[in-house]
Amino acid sequence: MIELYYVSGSPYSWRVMLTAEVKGVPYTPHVLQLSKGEHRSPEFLKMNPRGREPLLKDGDFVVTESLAMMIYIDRQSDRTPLFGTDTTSTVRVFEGLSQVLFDCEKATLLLAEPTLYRSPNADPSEAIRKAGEKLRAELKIMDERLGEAPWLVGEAISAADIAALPLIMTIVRAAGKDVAKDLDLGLIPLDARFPNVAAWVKRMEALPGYERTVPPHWREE
Ligand SMILES: N[C@@H](CCC(=O)N[C@@H](CS)C(=O)NCC(=O)O)C(=O)O
Repeated sequence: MIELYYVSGSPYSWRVMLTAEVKGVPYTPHVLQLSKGEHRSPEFLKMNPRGREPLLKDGDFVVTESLAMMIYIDRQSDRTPLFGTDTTSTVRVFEGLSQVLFDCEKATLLLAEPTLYRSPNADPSEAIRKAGEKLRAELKIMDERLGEAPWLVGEAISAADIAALPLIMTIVRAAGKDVAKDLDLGLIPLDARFPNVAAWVKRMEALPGYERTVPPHWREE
């Protein structure tokens, strides 16, 4: 049985859980509290000296990067291949995935850091505006792509969609925080600004098991 050590609200953890749900691969989740330093315990550091989550453990087999975990889970079942089925489709998935990981993810972190991850002690408006500008450009590209096809890499759901969804949800959440919501970032409401992305989010939310992947502390709010 796969065990998954995760942190509530981590987009990296979320994408691994969503992969398991879409593939129908069972896993046991173990939530870690960063505030209690649970990712710095000697047992955890032995498995990942960087002290980062998510972390997947299947017997003695330990995996420490979310993308690698997604591939591991994908290979556990034939249902819904997420990394392509031939050379061309695999190349397209990695092309889409690279854009998600290197462009969208970077820009999302620029917004998440001053809004969600740090208590701002100086005025973070400038950093938030800059992040908003980058994200508008990213979301425009995504919106155009999703106007032409239902999924980021064409006609079938892929790892690119699964890696992107938690980032988009993080952007929406961050843009609605007090420190950001009056800055007119042009990111939300998603259905008015980026209707194709909003429709894609609805398709993702309709995936079986999706609800189980929503960060627990988001559900409680
Ligand atoms: N490249 C890693 C990134 C993982 C990551 O940055 N996790 C953060 C939480 S969202 C973490 O563990 N932070 C705690 C720390 O770095 O001390 C992946 O894709 O799995």
